[in-house]
Amino acid sequence: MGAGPAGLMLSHLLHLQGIESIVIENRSRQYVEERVRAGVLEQGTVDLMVETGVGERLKEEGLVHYGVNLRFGRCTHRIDFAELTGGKGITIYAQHEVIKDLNKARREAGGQIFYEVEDVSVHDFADASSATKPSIRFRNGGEPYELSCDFIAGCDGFHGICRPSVPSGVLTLFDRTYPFGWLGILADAAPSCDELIYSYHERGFALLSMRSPQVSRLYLQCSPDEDINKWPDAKIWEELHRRLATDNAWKLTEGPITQKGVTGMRSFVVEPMQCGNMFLAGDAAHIVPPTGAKGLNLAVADVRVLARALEEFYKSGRRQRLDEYSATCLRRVWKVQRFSWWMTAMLHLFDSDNQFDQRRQLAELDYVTSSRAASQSLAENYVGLPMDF
Ligand code: RFL
Ligand code: PHB
Repeated sequence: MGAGPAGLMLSHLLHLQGIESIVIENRSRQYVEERVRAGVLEQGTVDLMVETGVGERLKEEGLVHYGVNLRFGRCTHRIDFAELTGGKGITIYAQHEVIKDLNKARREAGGQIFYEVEDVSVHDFADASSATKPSIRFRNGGEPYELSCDFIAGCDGFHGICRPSVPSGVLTLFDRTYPFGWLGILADAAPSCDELIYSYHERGFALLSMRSPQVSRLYLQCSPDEDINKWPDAKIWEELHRRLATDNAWKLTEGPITQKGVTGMRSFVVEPMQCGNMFLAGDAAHIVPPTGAKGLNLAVADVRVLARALEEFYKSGRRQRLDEYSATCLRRVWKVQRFSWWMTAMLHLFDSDNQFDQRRQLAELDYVTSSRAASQSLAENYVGLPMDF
């Protein structure tokens, strides 16, 4: 369920093992291929795409970075990933490009994806020992459909229907909200730096990222319910200039803003990530604040585990890896939650009156950028922890 990164990657991985799947999506193909979201791929995500034959465009068009910059007190400090992690890096490649590549691979392999489905519901999945198979009902082009299947993968994002369909009492939710959001823009402007800049500032956090040598992606910390209409382009640039200012000759390049929006921030985990023959993956099971750039990568990590468990089941009939799916994923999920929370807590302004917190944050940034142990910890998490399953 869901043609986001989790659903499409799972379908692709299953196909490579000769396992049949059908993807069901309530939006149009154009919508999912154009939806602007994440942009940072961990080394493990890149390696998986390349190894499974969907990495050609990524290799050509992705921007490989071997470090990021932390900016505070008007000075810039680089964290050198390559040196601290034995040569690892990250790749800047937009999430919707990943979606296009996976969609293309699925179509060329004859994979079935139903777009713009309506009235989706899931049935008979909760008891894995039942003789009745799980089913999915939906409408497509006005016609009712019922799919009978062995398993349902709930890859339908945070607002999907799979997680809420689990009988009450089975799942425990853990969550945390933050008193701010991000205002994000895309601009036709050459990135003002070769690598990302995470900036701590007394007016609030700012981030400089990019999509290509011609397109910048920039973010400003804002209130969680910020009205984007109160942010004309000139005001956005003015605020970015202030929060990214340095004491040297560095300059922020401006350009026409082509897209803008506000994203809320939350940390969320559901346990377990499975119920009978339904398995939750990606944002359906967990949300991280974007400061660690992990959402998409964590979704891909889940479906790797699920694809392997299903492969074992179809090859040998053993359910062991399926039974352990949630526990295997959650080990990584909680480490990534910790890292995303930590980056968020270190870089954002929580309470402009709390001078103690601000001094503590500056001390933390000073420590992270001056201690090799602390820089290495940031680097190994940012490039992606190893897949230890
Ligand atoms: P997705 O990408 O949300 O895909 C779920 C898919 O399921 C569909 N769906 C349904 N289909 C059928 N029936 C239903 N009833 C359905 N309900 C929903 C949806 O239309 C969708 O196509 O989840 P997935 O695959 O788990 O992938 C996760 C990532 O997309 C997500 O973690 C990241 O994009 C998070 N995220 C960001 N992560 C970053 O690392 N860096 C970022 O800059 C960043 N920006 C963002 C983001 C998420 C955003 N959302 C969710 C509001 C910006 C935004 C706006
Ligand atoms: C992005 O390029 O959209 C991006 C980069 C780093 C983040 C979040 C988003 O931490």
